[in-house]
Amino acid sequence: EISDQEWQRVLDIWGQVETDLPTHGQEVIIRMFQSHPETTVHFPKFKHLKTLDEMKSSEELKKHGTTVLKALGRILKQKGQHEAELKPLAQSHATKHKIPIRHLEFISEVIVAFFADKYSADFGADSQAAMRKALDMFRNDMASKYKEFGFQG
Ligand code: CLN
Repeated sequence: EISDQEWQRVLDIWGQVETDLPTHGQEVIIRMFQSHPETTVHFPKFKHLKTLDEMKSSEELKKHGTTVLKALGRILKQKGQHEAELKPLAQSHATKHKIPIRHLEFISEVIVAFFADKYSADFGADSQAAMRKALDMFRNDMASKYKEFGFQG
């Protein structure tokens, strides 16, 4: 139920994001930590980062942001046929990191809001709606997989 045109909008904006994954990834993680501090509890490795400046200067955080966006990009490019990419991710987030699905909703909101801020000219209402649909689909499919792994999320 996501049209070709909608996928095109998603992948167009992703093309811009990919020009600098580390900077975009860092911003997504920092915005998420700041708007939803409860997400930080899953990251013992970032516990020492107290201030915004500390977060901004952490190479480790930047690296993690890059990893997350790289994985998300791989998924989006499958245009819904993402079973193979999703499965290991659902497995680790359900059974190892134990991330509630609600937190995937937080990061989705952050991603849309951040791109809307940064790319106001190229990420208008239609593109935002398309990205929301793609992220909703990702999250729903993650939720189904979570259940297969026995995690209610
Ligand atoms: Fe995540 C690790 C992709 C959302 C918490 N996450 C990883 C890895 C990804 C990845 C690839 C490394 C391999 C692995 O463990 O598996 N995460 C994603 C993608 C999204 C995502 C794609 C959604 C767009 N992740 C989340 C959150 C959640 C979280 C919902 C908390 C807030 S955002 N992710 C983790 C944690 C790790 C991880 C705790 C392990 C980090 C570490 O200690 O190295």
